[in-house]
Amino acid sequence: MIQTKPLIVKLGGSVITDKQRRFSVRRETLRRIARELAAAKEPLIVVHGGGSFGHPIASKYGIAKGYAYKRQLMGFSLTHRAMEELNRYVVDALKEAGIPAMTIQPSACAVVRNGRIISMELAPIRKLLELGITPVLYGDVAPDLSRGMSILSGDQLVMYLARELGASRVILGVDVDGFYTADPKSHKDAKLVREVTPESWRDLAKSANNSKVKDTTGGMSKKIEELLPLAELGVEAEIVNAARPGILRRAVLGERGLGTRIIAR
Ligand code: IP8
Repeated sequence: MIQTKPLIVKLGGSVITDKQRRFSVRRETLRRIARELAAAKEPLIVVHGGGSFGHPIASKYGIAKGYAYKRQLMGFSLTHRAMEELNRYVVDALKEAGIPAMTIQPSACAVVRNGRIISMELAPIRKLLELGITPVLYGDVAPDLSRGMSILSGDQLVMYLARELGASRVILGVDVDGFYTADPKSHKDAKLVREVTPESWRDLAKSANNSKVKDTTGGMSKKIEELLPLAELGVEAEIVNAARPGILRRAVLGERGLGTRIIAR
């Protein structure tokens, strides 16, 4: 079998959409990002977040809390539809940049219980990678075996895929330079943390970031908590600023230390 250890890149919803305006794609940014990803020399998986598409509807209908009332069924459908729409923009931008990209719908292949993926059909993804096609996944709603419904965050997908496929590396593209000791958008004295390890996280978690616009799936500390177990399994990750032109390109080409590294040591 051909070696298909993929590089997994997550595009944060706050980078590719304007979170203050519903259903607003940052088209130019998306085009630039797609061109930067096209520089990758290894098999690539792209996962993107919900931004101003999935999150407002998901929170309006309380999808993350599980199924409790009938109106949520339409909310579930609408949230998924919104994510499909955003996904189309992402896949189109990747194709325009010369990346043969193809959507994999997470809610159709992940089995979720209590908000966590318990299994996922990965054979098609493995085959796509082997062929040289870039699977594109996204934060999605999911039928949940115990809660009825839940939100499957892009971060959880990244973690699961990285672990199960043995990723070469994970890059999370966000709209700040990495993990800060406080929210850099509201705290001038916030300091960028260059490296997070399981040991250093114990102290850092206390001063964790409170993003102004709350996601239904949590902010930066949630990301780190998803990534630390991965680092312990030997898959390093880095959170970089994908809103700054050129950073993602350097990261996918293998450069380290551009943002916050999440490593085991
Ligand atoms: O932005 C959640 O994905 P995320 C997507 O990666 C939905 O947390 C459906 C809200």
